[in-house]
Amino acid sequence: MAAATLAPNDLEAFWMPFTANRAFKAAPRMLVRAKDMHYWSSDGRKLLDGAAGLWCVNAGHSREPIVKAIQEQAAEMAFAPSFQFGNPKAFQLASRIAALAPGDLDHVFFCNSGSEAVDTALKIAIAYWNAKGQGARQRLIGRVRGYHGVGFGGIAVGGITPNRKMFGSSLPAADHLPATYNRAEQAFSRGEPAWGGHLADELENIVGLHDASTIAAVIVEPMAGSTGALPAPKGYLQKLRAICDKHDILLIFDEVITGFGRLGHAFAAERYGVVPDMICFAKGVTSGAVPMGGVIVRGGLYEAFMKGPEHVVELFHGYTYSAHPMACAAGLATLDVYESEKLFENARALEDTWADAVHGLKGLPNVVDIRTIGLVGAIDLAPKDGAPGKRGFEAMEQSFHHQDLLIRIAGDSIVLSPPLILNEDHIDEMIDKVARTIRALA
Ligand code: PXG
Repeated sequence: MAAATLAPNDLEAFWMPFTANRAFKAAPRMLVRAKDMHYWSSDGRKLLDGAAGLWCVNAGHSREPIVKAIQEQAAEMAFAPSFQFGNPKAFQLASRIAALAPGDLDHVFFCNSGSEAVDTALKIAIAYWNAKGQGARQRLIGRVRGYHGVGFGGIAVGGITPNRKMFGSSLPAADHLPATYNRAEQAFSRGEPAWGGHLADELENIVGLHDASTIAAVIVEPMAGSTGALPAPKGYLQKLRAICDKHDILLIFDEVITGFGRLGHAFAAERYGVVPDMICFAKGVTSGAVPMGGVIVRGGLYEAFMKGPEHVVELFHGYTYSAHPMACAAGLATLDVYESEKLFENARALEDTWADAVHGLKGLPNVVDIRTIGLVGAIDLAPKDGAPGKRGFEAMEQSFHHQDLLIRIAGDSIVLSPPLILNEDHIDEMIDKVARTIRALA
């Protein structure tokens, strides 16, 4: 049985997500076990995890307190209906998350993924304006190079061409801010680039075009993750907040990646001193151990719905697995680990050491830009002539098969986002493996 589990002999039936299926099935990268900072491959190699799985395993892999919490919850009550019934850990977890969030962000709606969190936040925004008698506010503003998951709402405000063009015209009432990345102005910046804060002023032009009375919300990632780790320029998020306030537009931070310590704080909102009206989260809330996502909303938004007859549902939205007991148990145990091991503080304390190490890759063959922020690093490699994405793909194969390192790629960029239990030795080892990968491709 073990052999069959480690090396399945028929890979055909599984249509893999966001994966080059044919290339994978020809040369599989199969992961079979994980602990703390490492994965093990089906051929028995131990790989350093440079990606926290997919930006989510912030507390490290298969941590005992989280495993135990899930096991105990599975035995006690694996499922409870989420509509019209509750389970105690859902309320506890909501309180804990609200306490971590800044300002009056104090109510939590649960779902199961980042994509659902985004669609939930966008629907709450539109429904909120309806509840306030401003039903014309339906337009949703995202940003070029933004990633907000794969639901129809998320791809409408998202700004990644291939994620949209296969799927028709998407939702009509969406517009986009310009991307904040400009290599000529920002190359090799550490943390928030000095150039680009003024790009938030484009929101005034969008408001001028559509009129504020038609705009429900603006949604941005404080650091765009999926398009190669693009931190917000200095002053950018503060400016967006001011313009949204001026026109009564809701501001949503998609913190699916930046939430739970990635930038050295519980939420990036805290790092920037900006209180959005909603925060989308997922991934790190359970350290990836059980799927979970959610939206934290300001008290005023929740209150706007709490009217009408008391037996009537206030928001016609939710999922069978909203606040799933096993996800809630995993979430509570994960927050305990973050707190007792001071992992957000660890990310903050290591930010400079990490930045020095990642920026030390400058000068290696084909490296055209490097960005760092929190415990995130992106190394842009020059694309191969006529084959965009090929060098990035080769970097992933090289690092997996030959350097015993797991990385993420975004086009021709290597993206690093290690678990927050990282130490200085891990940093040295990881950056050395990345350097070997880059040299091997030259
Ligand atoms: N919003 C943001 C900002 C995200 O990064 C989602 C929403 C969607 O989450 P779900 O749970 O529906 O996948 C994401 C997901 C990568 C990568 O390597 C990024 C994500 C997922 C997988 C890979 O860039 N982000």
